[in-house]
Amino acid sequence: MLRYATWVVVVVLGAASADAAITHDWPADGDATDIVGDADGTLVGGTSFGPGLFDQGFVFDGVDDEVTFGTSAGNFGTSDFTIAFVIQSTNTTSIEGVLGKREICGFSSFWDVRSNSSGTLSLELYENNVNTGLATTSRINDGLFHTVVFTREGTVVSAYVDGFLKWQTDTGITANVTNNAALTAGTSACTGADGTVRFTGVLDEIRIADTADPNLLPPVFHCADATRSGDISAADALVALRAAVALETCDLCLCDINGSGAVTAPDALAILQRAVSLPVTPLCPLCPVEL
Ligand SMILES: [Ca+2]
Ligand SMILES: [Ca+2]
Ligand SMILES: [Ca+2]
Repeated sequence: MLRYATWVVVVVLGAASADAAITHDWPADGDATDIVGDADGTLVGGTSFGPGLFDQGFVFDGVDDEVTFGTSAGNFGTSDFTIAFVIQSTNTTSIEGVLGKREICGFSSFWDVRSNSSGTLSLELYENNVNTGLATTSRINDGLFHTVVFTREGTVVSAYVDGFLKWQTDTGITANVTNNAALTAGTSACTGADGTVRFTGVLDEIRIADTADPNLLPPVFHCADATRSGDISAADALVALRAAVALETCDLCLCDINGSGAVTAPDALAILQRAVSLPVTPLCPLCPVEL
């Protein structure tokens, strides 16, 4: 009985300290309110709201939309941090400014998240002319919602997509990242200066913490990833095939890739086609995700 009581206390304290690490949280549910800190956002250029992964998100038109959050949020100095957000993008052509705190498109003290034409995101983390970040993600430009979490812990910078570690780098340097720029979503200081353009797509649930917390946003599993491994391979098709003949079960949101309402052999074949990068449109219902 005593052991049980002790275990409960530990869990409660753990949850409290994790929550305390969040310094800013913008759910983007119809307004730009910061529900944790005091850095409410300002919509610029007619930035609107549309369906996000969690209720609504900011919708950027790629023309003149951005959201600014003031000059204090995102000044990390040399401390550990987490930058997290949900993104939906189909960018295959440009470098897009996604989220950053940067005064000039040149060497200075800044951080900047941009996408590129290969569909990945990068976090640049500079003090003077030394890039101590350059964490990149897996592709996020498939039109689906992805959770993206960048962390810095000491000198180690990491990138997580949908809950899976995709990149980790240790430059041995902890950049002092502090400047007078406004934290801005939807564009970069480099927009119009080096080929970078504004972001087109949706950003939802932008969160910042003053510790490195890979779990600041939850994992997300996508249609065809029957094994919940974070990528799509022949192993997923095998699970669907076994589910089709009732040897195991698979959630419709993972295995019903043709949206028929049941898991059958054609789903297994479609998953196999997707695994080898043939064009297959995933039609599963969305997997439920809770914050
Ligand atoms: Ca939202
Ligand atoms: Ca898989
Ligand atoms: Ca089906």
